[in-house]
Amino acid sequence: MSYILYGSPGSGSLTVELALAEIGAEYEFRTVNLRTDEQRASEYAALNPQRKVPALIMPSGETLTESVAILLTLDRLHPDANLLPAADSADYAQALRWLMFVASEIYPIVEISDYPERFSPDPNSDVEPVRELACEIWRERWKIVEDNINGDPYLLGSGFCLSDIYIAVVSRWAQQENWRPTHIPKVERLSDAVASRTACAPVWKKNRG
Ligand SMILES: N[C@@H](CCC(=O)N[C@@H](CS)C(=O)NCC(=O)O)C(=O)O
Repeated sequence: MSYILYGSPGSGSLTVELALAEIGAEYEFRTVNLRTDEQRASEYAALNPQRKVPALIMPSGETLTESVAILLTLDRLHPDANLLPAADSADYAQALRWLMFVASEIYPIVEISDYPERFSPDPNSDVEPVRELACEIWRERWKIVEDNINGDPYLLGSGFCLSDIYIAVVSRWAQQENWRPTHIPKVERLSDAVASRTACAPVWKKNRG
């Protein structure tokens, strides 16, 4: 049995899909339509009680959620894909550092910008200021990533790793197309480089056009 990935094009499931492409693993993609709130349905909640994508069914039949947990598990199961630097290297620690920074300090902000009504005591009030504040915090945190990209075009001098996939996918959210190129040009270059990798390019194109 191959992997089964539950996701939505361009969403956090793309981080997993790109990693599977780099590994060269077979997988079936099952779309969860976020526009119609399919992730909220009880059928999907049985897979991910937090009602979010991605969810990955492993060849063993086990279900995994949380994008970083999935990515680190894929790295462990497929060491030949070199998704992370050697575990005893300084770059390994830096890769985890920035993977976790984006996952814990930036990714959650997109829920506020996409669903500001969830973060307002009165969901019927004007939630636009909530969304705007989320985008402001988003931009500030991406500048921190920008200032810590030490490789060219990738995060680390030692080359491509999972953290690049994560940065590439998450940085393209929150409708910041006009702001990104001038304010976080290294992040932009890194993302373009991930998008044009041999293994990633077809998956990126399918998800993001
Ligand atoms: N911590 C989770 C976050 C997952 C997440 O926020 N997924 C978004 C799509 S990128 C989602 O499913 N949103 C739908 C919703 O919040 O209702 C992870 O890393 O997998």
